[in-house]
Amino acid sequence: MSSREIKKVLIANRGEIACRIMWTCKEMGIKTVAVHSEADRDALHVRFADEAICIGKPPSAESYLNIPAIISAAEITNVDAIHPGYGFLAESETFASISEDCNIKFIGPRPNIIKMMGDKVEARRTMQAAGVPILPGSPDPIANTDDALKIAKEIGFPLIIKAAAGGGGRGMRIVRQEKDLENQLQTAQQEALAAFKDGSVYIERYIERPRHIEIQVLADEHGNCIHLGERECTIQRRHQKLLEEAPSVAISERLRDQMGAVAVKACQEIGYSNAGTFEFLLDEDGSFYFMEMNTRIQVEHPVTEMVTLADIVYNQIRVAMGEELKYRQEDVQIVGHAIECRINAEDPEKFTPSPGRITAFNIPGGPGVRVDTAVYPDYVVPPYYDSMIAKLIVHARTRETAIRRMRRALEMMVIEGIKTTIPLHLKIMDDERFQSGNFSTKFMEEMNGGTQKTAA
Ligand code: MV4
Repeated sequence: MSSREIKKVLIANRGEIACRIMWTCKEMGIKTVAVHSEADRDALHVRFADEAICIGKPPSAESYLNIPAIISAAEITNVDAIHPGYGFLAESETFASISEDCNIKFIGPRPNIIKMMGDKVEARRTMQAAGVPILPGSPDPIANTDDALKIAKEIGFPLIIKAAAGGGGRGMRIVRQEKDLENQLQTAQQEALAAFKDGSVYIERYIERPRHIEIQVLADEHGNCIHLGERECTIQRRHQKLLEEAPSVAISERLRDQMGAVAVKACQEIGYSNAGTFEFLLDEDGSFYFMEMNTRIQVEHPVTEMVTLADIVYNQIRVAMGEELKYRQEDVQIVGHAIECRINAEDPEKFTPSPGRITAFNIPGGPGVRVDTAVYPDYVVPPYYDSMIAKLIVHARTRETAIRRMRRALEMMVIEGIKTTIPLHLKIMDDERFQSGNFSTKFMEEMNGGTQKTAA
């Protein structure tokens, strides 16, 4: 039952994810249109595409975030749909609704769903109503200190103050004692206002040593929904994920079924369509709590693709055409173990960007190795965008073999001319705590006995 054909797609993105989307479009016989900034004339996504249009100056605000320029490019090239990738305009309700108003299918959920999930207070409320466990906290944004004190009395300390318009860890404040509450509340509100032009904050009980576990869902526009299991995303630094795995050592088959069922039911209740991700905090006692929902394809989607053999982009495009999902939950099987290392053009010690010319470049191969990248020998990494230049993904029968495979793949991945996070990933592969799987969000601070300094 196909209600609309998609023969040509504009990819409103750059870098590895733009190339990744084009891989699937080519396999599906769909024509591709790249958009690019003046800094990206030599970018791989431009060369791969059937057509390419320059949409503005190097800074993102004047190109990859320029809605009129992108919509014009889509109109000129007469595309049927836009794939937003991740970052940039992927979670912009405005961009999604303008696309649809121009009769261009936005490959993602409906604009009102994007908007709702962008407001973390509303997302929490909606998820609770849909039967998803949430942490005890404030049902509405905090009005004043008295309001905060009242919530604190109910849930106790420590607690965490988060920005309603936030996400990804920006503008969070942990409060351990009542005497700090007033001060921290004001700081959080000011930070939220400065960062998001919205000072609304909310309060939750704080979990000291959680794991970050997320569930990948796929939903069509006919009410069918499945989940593709979990991703383990606990290992982060400064709220930037460093590496991800599927499955998680912390998730039993029973817990996976339970978390997956909760996510699928919630999608069906809110009328979610396309690919999506439920982020959960997993407590040490095995309880899980909703954190946020991402309404886009994610950076770490390949680990799920490796262990399920699903092509998530293919499924996104199919459901955007109005087709029904091909698979039922019983058809989804998790096979083996996958790990993804994010390779950033960064000084691994200082975590500062390291743009510049790549003088030597070798991609590892062999069984169970996948590299998602848009760089090539002699490519110049521009300073304007995200520093992630490649994702190295391995798949093996067991976690132990996957770690061995990742180590050798990292050793054989050669990137010269700029600094990268490859040495840091080698250190993680050799870490006993990582190998045992016994880690929390404090892993990077604790690695090497806490020599790795990090903020908050
Ligand atoms: C929390 C938390 C503990 N308790 N919320 C960080 C990212 C943002 N999405 C939410 N984050 C956290 N929220 C409660 N109630 C701990 C974190 C957190 C974290 C979460 C996942 C991965 C890494 C993290 C690092 C520090 C803090």
